[in-house]
Amino acid sequence: MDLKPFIYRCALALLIGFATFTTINFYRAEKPFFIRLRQKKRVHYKIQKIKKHQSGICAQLAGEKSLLTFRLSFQNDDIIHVQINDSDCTRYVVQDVVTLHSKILDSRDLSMEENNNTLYIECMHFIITIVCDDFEMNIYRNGKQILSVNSQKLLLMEEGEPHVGASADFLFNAAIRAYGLPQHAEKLTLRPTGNKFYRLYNTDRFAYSSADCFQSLYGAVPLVYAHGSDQTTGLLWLNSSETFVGIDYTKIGVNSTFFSESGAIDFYVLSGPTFEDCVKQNSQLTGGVPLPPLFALGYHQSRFSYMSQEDVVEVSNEFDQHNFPLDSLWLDIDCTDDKKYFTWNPTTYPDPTSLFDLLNRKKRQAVVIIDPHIKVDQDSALYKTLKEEDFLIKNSDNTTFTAKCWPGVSTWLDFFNPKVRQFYAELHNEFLAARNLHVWNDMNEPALFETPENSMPKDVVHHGNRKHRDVHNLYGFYHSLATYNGLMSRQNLRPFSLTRSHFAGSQRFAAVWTGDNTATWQHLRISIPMCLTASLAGFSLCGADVGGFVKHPNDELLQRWYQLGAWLPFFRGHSNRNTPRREPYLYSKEVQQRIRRSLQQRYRHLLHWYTLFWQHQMTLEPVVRPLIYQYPHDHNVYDLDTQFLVGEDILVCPVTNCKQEQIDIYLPGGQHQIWYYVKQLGVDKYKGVGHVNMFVDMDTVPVFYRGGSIIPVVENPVKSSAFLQDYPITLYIFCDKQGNSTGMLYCDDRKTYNYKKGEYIHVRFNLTKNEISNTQIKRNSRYQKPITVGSINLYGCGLKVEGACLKVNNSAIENTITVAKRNCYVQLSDINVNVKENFIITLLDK
Ligand code: NBV
Repeated sequence: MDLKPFIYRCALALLIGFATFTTINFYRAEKPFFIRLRQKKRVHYKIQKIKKHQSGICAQLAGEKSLLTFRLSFQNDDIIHVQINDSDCTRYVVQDVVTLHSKILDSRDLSMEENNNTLYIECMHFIITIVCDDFEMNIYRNGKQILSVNSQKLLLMEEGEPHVGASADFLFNAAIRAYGLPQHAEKLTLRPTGNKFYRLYNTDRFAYSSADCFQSLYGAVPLVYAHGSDQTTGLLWLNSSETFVGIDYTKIGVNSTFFSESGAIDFYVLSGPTFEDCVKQNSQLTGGVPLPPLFALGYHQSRFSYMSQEDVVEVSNEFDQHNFPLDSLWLDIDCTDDKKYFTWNPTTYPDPTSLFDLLNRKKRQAVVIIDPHIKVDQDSALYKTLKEEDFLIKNSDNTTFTAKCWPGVSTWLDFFNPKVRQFYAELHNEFLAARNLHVWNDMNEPALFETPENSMPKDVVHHGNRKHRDVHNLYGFYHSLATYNGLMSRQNLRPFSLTRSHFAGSQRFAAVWTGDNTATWQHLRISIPMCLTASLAGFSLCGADVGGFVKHPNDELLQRWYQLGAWLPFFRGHSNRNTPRREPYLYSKEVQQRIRRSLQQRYRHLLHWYTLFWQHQMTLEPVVRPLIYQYPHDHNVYDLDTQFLVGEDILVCPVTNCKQEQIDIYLPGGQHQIWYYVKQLGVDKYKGVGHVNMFVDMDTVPVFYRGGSIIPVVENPVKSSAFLQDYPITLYIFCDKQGNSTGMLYCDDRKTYNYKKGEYIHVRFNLTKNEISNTQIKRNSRYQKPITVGSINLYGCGLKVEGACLKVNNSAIENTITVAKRNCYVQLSDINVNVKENFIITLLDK
């Protein structure tokens, strides 16, 4: 029998089968949504049925198949809000992030006119034009065009299941730089994205690469600032699904494109006009960082994990014995009973209460980790309640979602349910009985084991039948909100917590850090722009694990890291479990001495840090700032992120390279500005200079004080921040060219809300001509504890000071002040005046 025809037929059938299979699969294969969105045919949206509402206008946007709702509101005099949803508004709109209500307009405040296919809206200092038959929106502020929406025609709301992507493009007219989009391992300035985009998708990225600037990390803040020589404009794209952002620098401005996997198009335009205005407008929208308890600004010592409570006590004692200041010790997952949060390991942490008592006696705090996963354990009362109450995340078939995590098979709290948040907040009541115990929320991207990217599947279901896809980036936000509420229930104690995952607005509830960085010079360097970008986005309380979490730093790197860490807002040493221990007292005398100096440097300035956080709460100015924030017209600082400002008066230029011997520093402010470099012996005064080259050794930490500033310092070494109040302050006065200076001090009881009852001191110190005086910003202060100025160090004062006399509340006081001429400064000591009294010190020239 001839088998050939049969074989041919079989082969042909197989071939056709294979071809069909691959073709079908190719077409069926789910393309990443942003590739799909970018390839989509453009839709020409028509705006129609325009009406006024109490805060702006609303209309219909007619797409290819369906009608969309369009709503434009004025949030306040500077912020415009636009929301586009489907006709029955079913797409997810992010809740609870924006705390500012839209402005109620008088009907005469807004005028609207249609002419030649264009709609003209005039309101306050804005003119907005909208092209009606092919939607394009242009925003003018005081006659200047600041933003075009949809000039590239990328506005799109995908229609029909299963695809519900949303995208839009924004042209920031005349801008030449873009900043923002935390969290990425990125420089301060955003780069042109070409074909790779910045991804915003909260992800647990252990030992992330410091070189991959586009990969998503633990936090997502969809916020861009575009800066030009006379206008800065910001844009907050309020969408919590996976989002890709493109940046393109063109001749006419910066183009930015947002592609989100689902949800509504919802954005806020921050109209500036200055950089400072934009940053504050963002915080007006999503909130500022509340004044932290003072200890939060001190030094924190952490380790994955301190394996027993004796271990913790020993670390605390060693810090004392070696004269290292320390405010808190951190308890990582091994302190729990079998990774069940809100419990203690019965063998290794048998008596946590006595541990917290002991730390309390040392005026120290503890911070305990609480992750959002819950061990599946039929014997656990907590697990059983969560299950019964239906408080856990579900699969799409309504069963409880489980996956592996630290405790083994786990479930996840559904923080999107307000009842879960309430229940969870209450869990803290008993657990946090010790008032010196605070919370650290980790793994809340949320992170799990054995799934792609350690991420939760996008089709799991939250409260209200919400797909995880829509809300992913908000999970950590709601976790820290619930924690914050838990901490708030402690009578009259300001909360402190740290969160790894974050979204716009999380700064109201918790501090953030840069996650599992590595002990490398690159990671040391990148932590600066990462914290500066966070700070510009409203996260003033940000830091990076000192020394690097993963791997072990050599001595040089560790010392440099402490020298930098002492100048970033959140200052914590932390390390991974399989690395050698690295508490500072374990090092050689020489290394210890340098680390000690860095820690002491932090505590000397702690009241200044505290004052800056008070100012942040009052004025929404960021605490640490890139130079562009303070000098927006100086092109030399547009991309400068190797140095930064603490407030406006301290310029920090850390040494961040291995075996570095010289450093190039840029001193801003132009020819009239003076910067002072205070050395261990003496001071260098730099006048009106730009670039300066400085030789550095291992002891050099280039920090400059601005001429014109007054910085309060506590010189006495302390064991923790609570001891600072026992010592007098020294005013460091740095004169400007005219011999004047000014500075502030804020003080309260460091931890409660009694400041709301007027129990605080807020004073301004001034030096004018030959008089040093203070002005009470807070009058009739009810703060009782005396805070005294013990001495004053006067730098750059042109007078030959021979003596000084003191007047308190207008009466002359018998002169006790000693005047001494030190190396390059004049020291006034034995002053001892309470800052609550009004004093004038007159400097007596010859
Ligand atoms: O809880 C353990 C660690 C923690 O120490 C670290 O700071 C977090 O970023 N955590 C991540 C879990 C995984 C570490 C490998």
